[in-house]
Amino acid sequence: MLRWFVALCALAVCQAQDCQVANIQVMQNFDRTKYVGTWYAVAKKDPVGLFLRDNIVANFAIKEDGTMTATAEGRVIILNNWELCARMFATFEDTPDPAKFKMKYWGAASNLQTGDDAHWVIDTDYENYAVHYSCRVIDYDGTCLDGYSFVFSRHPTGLRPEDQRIVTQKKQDLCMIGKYRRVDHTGYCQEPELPM
Ligand code: RTL
Repeated sequence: MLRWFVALCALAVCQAQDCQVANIQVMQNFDRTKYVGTWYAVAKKDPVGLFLRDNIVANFAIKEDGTMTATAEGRVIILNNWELCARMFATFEDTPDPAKFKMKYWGAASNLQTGDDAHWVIDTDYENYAVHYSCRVIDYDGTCLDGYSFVFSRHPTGLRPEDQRIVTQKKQDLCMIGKYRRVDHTGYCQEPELPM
C-alpha cells in the first residue's frame, strides 16, 4: 500500500498537488528575449468577473532598457451586451525570479479594465507553446482563490499534438485542470484591410 503511494508520488501525482501558490513551479531560466513576438491564446481559465472572451492574441516585446512589455487584443463583452475588441497594453516589473513578473495593464479605451496582476510563465519551448498563470487572490490556506491562466501557441491553428501532453500536465500542476475553455479565433479582432 505504502509502496503504491510512493510510486504514485514519484509519478508526480502528488508533487505540487497541495495546490499551494507558493509551491508552483515556473519556467527555469526564463529567457524573455526568446519569448518576444506573437502568441495566440488557445485556451484560458477565467478569473472572477469581466475577462477577455475570445480572439485573444498577445504580442511581447522588450524595450531598450530590457523591460518586457506586451500588447493584447481580444473580444470582450462589457456592460450587458456590448461587445468590442479590447486593445490592451502591459508593462512588466521584474522580480527575483526571472519567470515571475508583476504586470500593469490598461486599455486603449478608458472604459476598459486596468489592473496589477501577477504574470508567471509556467512553461514554454519559445517556439510552439507557453503556459501562463496569474493568481489574483490567495486564500487563507495558501491555495489560489481567484486566478486565471492562458495556454498560448505560436500557431493560430492551435497546439501541435506533441505539445498537448505537456500542457495537460501543466494544467494539472496549476490545479486548474478541467477549468479551461477553448479560445476561438474567428478573425473578429483583425484590423480591417486598408484600401490601397
Ligand atoms: C495577457 C497577455 C499580456 C498582455 C495582457 C494580458 C491580459 C489582459 C487582460 C485584459 C482584460 C481586459 C478586460 C477588459 C474589459 O474591460 C495576460 C493576455 C494585457 C487581463 C477584462
